[in-house]
Amino acid sequence: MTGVRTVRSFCRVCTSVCGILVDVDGDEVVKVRGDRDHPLSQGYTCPKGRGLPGMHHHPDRIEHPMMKIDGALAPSTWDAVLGDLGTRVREIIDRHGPQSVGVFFGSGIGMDAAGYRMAQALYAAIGTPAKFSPLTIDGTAKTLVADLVGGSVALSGRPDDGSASFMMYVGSNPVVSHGHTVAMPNPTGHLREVREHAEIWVMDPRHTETARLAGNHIAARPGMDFAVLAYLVRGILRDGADRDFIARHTQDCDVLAEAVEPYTLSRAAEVADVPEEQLVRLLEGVRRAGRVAIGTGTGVTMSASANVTVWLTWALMAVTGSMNRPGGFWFHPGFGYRLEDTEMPVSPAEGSFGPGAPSRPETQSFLGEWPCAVLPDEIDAGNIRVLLNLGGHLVTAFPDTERLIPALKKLDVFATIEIIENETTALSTHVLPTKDQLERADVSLWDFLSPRIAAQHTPAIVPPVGDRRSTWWVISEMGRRMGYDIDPAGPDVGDDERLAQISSYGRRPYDEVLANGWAEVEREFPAPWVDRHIERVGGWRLAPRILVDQLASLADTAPLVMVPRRQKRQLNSQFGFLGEPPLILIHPDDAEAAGVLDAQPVVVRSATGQLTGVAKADPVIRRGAVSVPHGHQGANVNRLTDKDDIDLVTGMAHYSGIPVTIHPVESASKPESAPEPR
Ligand SMILES: Nc1nc2c(c(=O)[nH]1)N[C@H]1C(S)=C(S)[C@@H](COP(=O)(O)OP(=O)(O)OC[C@H]3O[C@@H](n4cnc5c(=O)[nH]c(N)nc54)[C@H](O)[C@@H]3O)O[C@H]1N2
Ligand SMILES: Nc1nc2c(c(=O)[nH]1)N[C@H]1C(S)=C(S)[C@@H](COP(=O)(O)OP(=O)(O)OC[C@H]3O[C@@H](n4cnc5c(=O)[nH]c(N)nc54)[C@H](O)[C@@H]3O)O[C@H]1N2
Ligand code: SF4
Ligand SMILES: [Mo]
Repeated sequence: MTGVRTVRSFCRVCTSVCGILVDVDGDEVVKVRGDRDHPLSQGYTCPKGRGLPGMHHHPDRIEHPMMKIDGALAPSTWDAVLGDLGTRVREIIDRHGPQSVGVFFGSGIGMDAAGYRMAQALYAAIGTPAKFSPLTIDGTAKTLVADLVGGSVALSGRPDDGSASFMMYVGSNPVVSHGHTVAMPNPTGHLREVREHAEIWVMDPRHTETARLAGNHIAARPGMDFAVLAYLVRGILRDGADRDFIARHTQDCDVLAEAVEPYTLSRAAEVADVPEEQLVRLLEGVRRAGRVAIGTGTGVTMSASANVTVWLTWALMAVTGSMNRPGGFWFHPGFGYRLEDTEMPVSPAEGSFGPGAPSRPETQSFLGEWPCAVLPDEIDAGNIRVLLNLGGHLVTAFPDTERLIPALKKLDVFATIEIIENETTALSTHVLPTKDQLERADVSLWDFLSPRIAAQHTPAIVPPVGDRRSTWWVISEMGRRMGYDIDPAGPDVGDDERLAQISSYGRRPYDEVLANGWAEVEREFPAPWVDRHIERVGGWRLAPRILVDQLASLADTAPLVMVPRRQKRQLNSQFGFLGEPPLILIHPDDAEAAGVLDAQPVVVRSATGQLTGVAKADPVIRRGAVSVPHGHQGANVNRLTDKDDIDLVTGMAHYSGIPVTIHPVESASKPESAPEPR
């Protein structure tokens, strides 16, 4: 090949931010491969990162701004589209107030540092309470527990797997996902190293890729993991607790002990439906190790027992003296945030909640956000008339597709920032194409999810196609035309200058990051800032009232429930072109009982709706669980979920543990024991 040049960059498909080398021939992105010299990923990439050329050259990529004229989207100029959008939004705000505008911070701008910062500025300028983000469709439980138990939502905890002797993953499959809220480049290589010094357990209804590597697997009934953890906390409090740590660094241990008291060996085994010997072996492992390191994922945070389960993992780590201690759990100070130099405020023991959406009086806001699940009702009630969708694929991401789509159609203005056409852009009134990740200079934004305390920078690799512009520019211009001056630097500043302005969160200058592409600081561990903060809290709050009450009120699950899973060649709704099929995983006994055959079409039905996929009858999944992958437009799992089925504390949509029935396609129209579709 002639004329091929190679540019060093980092992948922003997921928060692992692996180092990549991008081969470019003119405007064509030929190939993406791993960068062996990269400090985090050392040459590792996954199929999604290597799929970036396909994303850039996608046949449905959006090159021109569009707006709906006579019901059809038509390409137009930036001036016309932004002008129309700005004028209409301004009029609506003048008539109905700022609360008539909803803003969704989607994953598509989550890894666009300058765009994300500008979006925050626009949202603040509008002054609407209707803020939505993946928080309430992904994992509120972790933040809630950080707030209630640790006294700050800023506590971003992660297993100290580098020195752990006992590791447990609950409802997370890092070998495929690369971690939930804890990025893990090269997960297989990493876990092989961890296995050298740690006993690793995976709790998952499915014998996952991670479970295979770990060697120890416990398949509790979906949503019943809490019983296993309660049993472990109870057992450790009887024998094996770090009494000194409990006395000096925690509070309310007696209330915790009382809350877990019912979870005897036989009760826990029954509730979780696991063999008693397995629980005994697990408890022995924890006792032997002394300290434990536990990671959780969406299998936990999407279930009805999310808050309680995450809480009990923290409680187990606290009573074993593992919090902020080697071999236990550490807290990321952030590279830019630099929490080690700040005195974090102590959050109230009763949580950080505010008023919820008016159309859904049972809800509250959590961290200033409304649950994504309330969006259809807010639109139907005429409260939200404008939706600014900043990089989200709502049709596949939000619960209750059947209710969501008609609501979205009622919006006066539905503006979507996107790079590739999909079912959500088709519903939009304005479509605003921004630079994809290979077209923009960037810095890593979610540095507190990284295994290191580091940040990096990449230049743009190819010029933007068509009329695509920087996200920050589009949002800034949107704001200006709505009458908000959110961008004092003006539209003529280059991307790199813009990054220099916004990248440091105001605490640590990014000069070195911008100059060298990478900067890192040493981890101090145990971290004095965490101990100082916990001292101000009065010790880890082991038994928050809200969580004790939720534990006492958890209901049993249905005999057959849907559970979520990520797939190797998809990132949520993205990379469909890599051809990952939406296989529905069922235990062969459940399949047989329903007359469903392996490799044949299967209908999965809930009280809300149904979808059709291809069955994979396989004993890798336990009985009573049906695993449906997320992110497919055809077999859209959110046809099964319910906007009214949410966690009433945090507003998190329930995406795991949904009661379902399964049917072979030919008999799907005359089910015998299915719940009635509404
Ligand atoms: N039932 C169920 N629902 C779920 C889940 C589940 O497991 N089950 N998972 C949930 C989770 S964890 C999450 S995080 C959410 C995710 O929900 P979303 O935030 O909606 O995420 P994606 O589906 O990844 O959609 C991101 C969009 O951004 C676009 N995009 C990609 N790169 C860029 C870019 O550089 N610029 C711009 N402007 N756009 C870009 C993509 O084309 C894509 O359409 O879905 C949630 N919904
Ligand atoms: N390849 C790929 N990587 C991704 C994504 C992707 O779509 N594809 N999405 C990214 C995003 S947005 C996120 S939020 C993260 C999520 O990262 P993870 O949380 O690690 O997501 P999964 O890989 O689906 O692992 C969740 C596991 O929970 C199990 N599970 C389901 N219900 C239960 C339950 O009730 N109890 C227990 N114990 N387990 C349960 C499922 O079987 C599954 O194996 O992944 C990120 N990385
Ligand atoms: S794990 Fe894959 S998608 Fe995530 S940053 Fe690395 S190469 Fe990109
Ligand atoms: Mo997510």
